[in-house]
Amino acid sequence: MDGSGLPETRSTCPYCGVGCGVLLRPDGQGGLAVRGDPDHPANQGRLCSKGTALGQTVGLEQRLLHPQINGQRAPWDTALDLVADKFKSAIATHGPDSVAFYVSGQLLTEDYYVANKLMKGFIGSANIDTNSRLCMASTVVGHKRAFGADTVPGTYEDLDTADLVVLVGSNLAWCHPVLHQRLLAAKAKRGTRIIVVDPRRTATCEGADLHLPLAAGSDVALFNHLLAQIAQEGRIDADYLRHVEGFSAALATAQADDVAAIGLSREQIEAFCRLWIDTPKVVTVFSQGVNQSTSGSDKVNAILNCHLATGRIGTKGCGPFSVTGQPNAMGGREVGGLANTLASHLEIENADHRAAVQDFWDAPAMPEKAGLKAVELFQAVADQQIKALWIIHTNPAVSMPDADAVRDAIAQCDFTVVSDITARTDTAQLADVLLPATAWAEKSGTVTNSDRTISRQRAVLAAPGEARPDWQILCAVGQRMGWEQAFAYPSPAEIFKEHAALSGVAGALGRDFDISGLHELTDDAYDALPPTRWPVSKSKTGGRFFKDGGFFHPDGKARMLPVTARAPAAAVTAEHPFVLNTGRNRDQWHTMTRTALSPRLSAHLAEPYVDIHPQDAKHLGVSAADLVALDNATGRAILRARLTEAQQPGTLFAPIHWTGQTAPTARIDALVPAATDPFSGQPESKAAPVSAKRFTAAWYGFAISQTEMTPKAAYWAQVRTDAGWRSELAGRTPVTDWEGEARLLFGLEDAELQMLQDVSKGTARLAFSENGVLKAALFISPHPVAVMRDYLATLPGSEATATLTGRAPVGRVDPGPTICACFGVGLNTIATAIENGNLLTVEAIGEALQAGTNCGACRPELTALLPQTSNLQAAE
Ligand SMILES: Nc1nc2c(c(=O)[nH]1)N[C@H]1C(S)=C(S)[C@@H](COP(=O)(O)OP(=O)(O)OC[C@H]3O[C@@H](n4cnc5c(=O)[nH]c(N)nc54)[C@H](O)[C@@H]3O)O[C@H]1N2
Ligand SMILES: Nc1nc2c(c(=O)[nH]1)N[C@H]1C(S)=C(S)[C@@H](COP(=O)(O)OP(=O)(O)OC[C@H]3O[C@@H](n4cnc5c(=O)[nH]c(N)nc54)[C@H](O)[C@@H]3O)O[C@H]1N2
Ligand code: SF4
Ligand SMILES: [Mo]
Repeated sequence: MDGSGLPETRSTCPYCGVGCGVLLRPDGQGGLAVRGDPDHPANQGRLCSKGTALGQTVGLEQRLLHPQINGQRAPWDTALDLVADKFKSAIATHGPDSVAFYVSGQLLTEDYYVANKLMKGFIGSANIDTNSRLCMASTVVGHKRAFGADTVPGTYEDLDTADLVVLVGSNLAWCHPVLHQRLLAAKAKRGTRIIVVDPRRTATCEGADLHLPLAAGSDVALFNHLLAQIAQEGRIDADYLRHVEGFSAALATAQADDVAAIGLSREQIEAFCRLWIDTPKVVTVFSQGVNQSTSGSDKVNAILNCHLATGRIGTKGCGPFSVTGQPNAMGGREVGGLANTLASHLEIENADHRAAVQDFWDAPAMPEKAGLKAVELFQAVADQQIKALWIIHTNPAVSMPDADAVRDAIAQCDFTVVSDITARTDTAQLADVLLPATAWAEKSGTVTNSDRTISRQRAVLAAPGEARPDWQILCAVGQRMGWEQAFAYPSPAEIFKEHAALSGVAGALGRDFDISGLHELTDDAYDALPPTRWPVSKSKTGGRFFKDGGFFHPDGKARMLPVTARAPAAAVTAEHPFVLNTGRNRDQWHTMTRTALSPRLSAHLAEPYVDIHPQDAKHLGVSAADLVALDNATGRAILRARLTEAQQPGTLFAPIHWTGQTAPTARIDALVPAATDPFSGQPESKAAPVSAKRFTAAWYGFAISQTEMTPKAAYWAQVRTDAGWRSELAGRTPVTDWEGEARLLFGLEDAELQMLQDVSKGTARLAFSENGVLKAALFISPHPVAVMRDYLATLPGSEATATLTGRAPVGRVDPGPTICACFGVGLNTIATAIENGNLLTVEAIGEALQAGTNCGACRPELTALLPQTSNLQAAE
């Protein structure tokens, strides 16, 4: 309860793997107030901009409310019967490996557990893979090779107590903002040093002591050099090596590796080694810059090697730390949701493990070998080996490498089922059967965050329409396929208890994942389950792993691996001279189906863009705000250019968020070739060779509308504003009838038009109103930059227009692009306040404008706006 007298329910944020606790208070009208849970160990009350805006994303306007067959509404029974029949008949005719599930690290543990049980224990195939293949698979391989199990040794407290934190391929400030704030708080308190290892300069660098812009993919060489240096300086922990095999071979290989490949100066490398070697309490955090690489698994082992050789693992403030991306990436690994794992961290190819699970499930059929990993799986779909495919809680037509080919493969698959909360995704639009799932805040279960803490998500809103929880949909199909008893769960609590009991079987077999202490929870105790870090068993509870060895290889020892740096699979050529790196924006989540519902979140970076070094832009004849076309053999994209020295010459960066629904030419994975790590099968999402050219358009447009637009231009991107929608547009073909175009765009057949066209200049301004109320407006110019500037200059100065555009009317200062999403404070407002108020610190900006005082995710951007006093030793 809080002051308002309405009850609040504890739950967990559905976005990143930090796993922040939230307190939810429904307003009784379908709305939701959200605040950080002060008692949750992950966030202690803090939330980032995405968590803070959750209340803006629970509306129903884009929700899928009923099952559909071939786009037509159908009753649940008909849809479920059809799914069960199609899967059964494919299996009967072509065998169990002719069907596949492609699921998600955003599923709740209970959903994930039944999906995996259905495929691996009952259908008898291992063809269940997950978007975690694109996300954590290399870490899983690295952990298993080194530790004998997929164990994250440390905890979040280690970030509070480390003296040095090295962030490798992690834009923590944008992707794990609350953890980043926690790290910056530790820095303020105890002077923690921070090093960022990332080819581009990110917001995370603002709080760092050292930024190492290494060459793409060269992390193995960097950590090999560190290992060699550790040995040379006699800083190996000989005592800890009792617990480790493979030291000599790993060291010899490391010593032979090519330092030049790193692309950093000797001074930079020396500074890195000095800090790492001389700081005993060091945490090396790693994320997608490590995982999403054809040498991802080796990158992970190169990092683990350094921690093992120095015994810097499993003690306070020490250790390698893989931060997980999705809210339940860890839970998915625990239930064995990857095609090459079983359940409870057991191994599919180990006969004892298989027998134990088969026995526990009383399962009719168990696969003896790994199933198809995501990239192989969609290739098998394309080759028509997969006859029935079920995609749950993920959007592979956008997020898989070679995305256009994946989209085409799904489109021609004999039978595709998609479970989603909306029909408006590139993948859902390809489904034969579309099943409506309940969304976050409507469903119940558990998730596990980056530091092994299991937290409850709790339902506080009624399921809309006919939506059902994912576990229930999966169980209904399992039962219709003939396994009545095995899928007769009355509640998520029962599934969780079974999962916990199975983990006890795994624990008895010597595995790390053991939560058997939770297998007898009453329903009430499950409902009330506080955040709990595993393991939870009679002998072990929730601390760190490996302080005194105790690894999960049969001999109880860890392995150091000999690894050698390899360049990314595809090299740049004269034809494709740029390396395209891809990643995330601060305020959008993946394919935007939820975050784009929030006008506040959509105000930050409202268009797809490509970051280019100014020198490269000059050679290409590209100016800021021009459109740029990127091409390679895999596909093409058109994006807005941003000129920035954050990029190294020869490299480009583009966000992953845009889709056929929001900006069809910005589906960035259309350009990412499907090259994978040989051990993990994880795709190389961060190093695609591309060509870049200025995209010349006949016209550029900017449009606002109270209702959603249906743009057809060669380039367009559409986002929300507080009072409607806004689009950027560009076209190749000259248009003469702007009125006709605009009426189609806005769907306004009869609205009154005011139009000003200058054919000689190629400009046009159109405003549509009904009963004196502005409904929509379009501004056209032959020049990209002119669109916005001229548009703003000609706006009628009314409040209504200001709200519709999300911009200030003439005569009032334009707040500029939103920097602080929590309080809606714009760049210009902040810059003016800094100048007029002589503000020198982020705290001073906070006092003046509130900006940066809630989630803190914009603090790096605020720092960057301050007069340059930063202590960053940049790469220059
Ligand atoms: N705002 C927001 N937060 C998110 C998400 C989101 O969609 N939006 N998604 C969540 C998910 S699922 C994930 S997996 C995480 C991802 O979190 P992060 O891994 O932090 O995010 P990315 O932007 O994918 O990539 C991180 C950095 O890797 C760098 N990089 C590229 N190549 C290399 C290389 O060869 N070596 C090194 N050292 N670095 C390289 C990129 O320049 C980039 O800055 O974020 C989670 N949090
Ligand atoms: N080039 C490039 N590609 C990448 C990456 C990259 O860095 N670069 N990152 C990769 C990574 S790390 C990841 S994790 C993936 C993410 O990629 P995806 O998983 O494809 O992206 P999401 O938008 O999270 O997709 C989740 C889908 O689930 C739906 N959904 C939401 N709630 C529910 C629910 O409760 N039930 C069901 N059934 N559906 C629901 C959403 O509407 C949405 O359609 O992208 C990968 N692709
Ligand atoms: S850091 Fe932000 S997105 Fe991640 S769990 Fe916390 S509130 Fe959610
Ligand atoms: Mo991810």
